[in-house]
Amino acid sequence: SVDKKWWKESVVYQIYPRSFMDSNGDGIGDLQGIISKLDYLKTLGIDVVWLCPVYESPNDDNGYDISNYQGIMHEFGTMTDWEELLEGLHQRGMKLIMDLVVNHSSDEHHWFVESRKSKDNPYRDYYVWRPGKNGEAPNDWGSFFSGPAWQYDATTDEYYLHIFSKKQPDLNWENPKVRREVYDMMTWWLDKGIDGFRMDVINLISKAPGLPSMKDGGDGPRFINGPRVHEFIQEMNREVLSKYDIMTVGETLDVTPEDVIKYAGTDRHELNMVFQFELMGIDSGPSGKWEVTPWKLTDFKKIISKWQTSLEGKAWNSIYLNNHDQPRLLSRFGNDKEYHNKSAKMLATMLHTLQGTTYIYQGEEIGMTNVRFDTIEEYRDIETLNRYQECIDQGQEPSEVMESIYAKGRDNARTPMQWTGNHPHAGFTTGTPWLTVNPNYPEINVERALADEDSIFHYYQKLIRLRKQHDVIVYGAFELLNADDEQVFAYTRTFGEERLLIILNFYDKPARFEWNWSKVEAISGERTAELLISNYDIPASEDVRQVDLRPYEARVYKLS
Ligand code: TEU
Ligand code: CA
Repeated sequence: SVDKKWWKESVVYQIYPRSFMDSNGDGIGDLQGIISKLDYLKTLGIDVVWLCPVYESPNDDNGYDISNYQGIMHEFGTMTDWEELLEGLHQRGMKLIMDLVVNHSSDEHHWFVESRKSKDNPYRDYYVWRPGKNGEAPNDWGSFFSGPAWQYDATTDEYYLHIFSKKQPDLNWENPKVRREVYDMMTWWLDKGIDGFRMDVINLISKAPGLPSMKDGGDGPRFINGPRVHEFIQEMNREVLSKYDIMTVGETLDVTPEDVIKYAGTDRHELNMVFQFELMGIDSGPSGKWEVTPWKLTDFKKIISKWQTSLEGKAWNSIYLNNHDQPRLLSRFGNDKEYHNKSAKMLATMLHTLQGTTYIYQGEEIGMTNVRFDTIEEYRDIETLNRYQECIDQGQEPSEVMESIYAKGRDNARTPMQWTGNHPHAGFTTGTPWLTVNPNYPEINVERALADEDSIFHYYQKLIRLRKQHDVIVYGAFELLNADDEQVFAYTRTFGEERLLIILNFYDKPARFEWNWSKVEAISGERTAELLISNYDIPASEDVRQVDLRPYEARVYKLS
């Protein structure tokens, strides 16, 4: 009775175009660069590409500040290039989902250029304008990129709301004209043949009426999961999404499973799935992401089990361990030094054997790592640069601030893709890259990974193939086996008569896992365990009931 869908069975590959491949030597990745790597993506075996924004943009936030939703950023190429990309993907049996950034636009979008001209401009209400209060901002909301969420504009002596940078004014979703514009624009892209959308901060589009201050009761920021958000998304679904066979994934900050069942519940007519961020917060302190905090495997497992079990049969998970805003998974949850290969494969084993659609972020499949540039001058990300300045202004030690940037800064994920080991800049560009390439590229690169049978790349390839062969990998229900174990993560996935047993050692020390054999008998009288994949060689004779794991060892058994 399971509800089978292509987007549940898919593996998605996220491309950050600026950093993927530069075709013309200007140091900036582009559409022709991506086109030149389509066979690489096909070889990996992925089904869907999620393309981060490629629209016209002044690039205050690398394309997340859009000045024309229906034009291509000149640095990336032309609409003809984009059409060639779509066709190239479709020809190879892959799909394309586009980033939809409609909580805000760029301040250089013509809507905003008009909006700021006068209080009676027809576009005034496309954005959120308010008079100041006693010479100060209308309320106490802060921006994600440091400082207040309000910018004073002298032309009309009012402030506009920007939850992100001041060049990213928030669109006013209360205005039906704004919603109409967005739906028409989405329809225009869908009619060009795309296969869906990833929706940037989609749970921020409805703001609490009256824009109440953070101090005035309420729980948490008053622009997350706002009162009309489901009404808006249902309207979008009715007007646009429901008319196409597409996939949709919303980026949602600060959500509980109950919230997600609303955004992505089977009968809700909203989205197919969302990205939630609970695991991404596991190594943060009370003051937020920059407060780097040690994490425990028991907490890690608790978060995963919670999402796996609470959405079962009700909504669908997105499984990811990093993206363009997060540190590299291997540096964060694995061991990017002594156990680079083994720990990357261990984490990959988990990524591909949880219930949900799998997302791979570019470079993850070759084990790209975080980077440590010597000085702040080498960094480009607006969040990182603003945060650095704020800390220095408050008197913090530069070296201390740099440590948190090394751990959490977004440029960790944005250093250029490492294609080759013996060309300057890893073969990403023949010019000067917009962001310095990670100096470890002579060891970590695609060329080397493709030539090595034992590479992380080939392990990802194998995991993706297994997904196509075993329904249980996609649809099986999750059960955690060892909540209290601080070193091993073990779980089963069950789908009808099929059951998988997954055993993962998360550390560089050996560990023993003792398996309760009665769980197998519950399915059938047989007692066989077939090894589907592992990151070590395992003697066929080994007894699965008592497993001795080497550092970062991962095993997937099929039980019957
Ligand atoms: O991210 C939303 C978001 O909340 C992140 O900015 C997050 O706060 C931060 O990266 C981690 O602390 C989306 C996009 O993914 C991001 O790249 C954009 O900068 C942001 O929206 C604004 O569009
Ligand atoms: Ca280029």
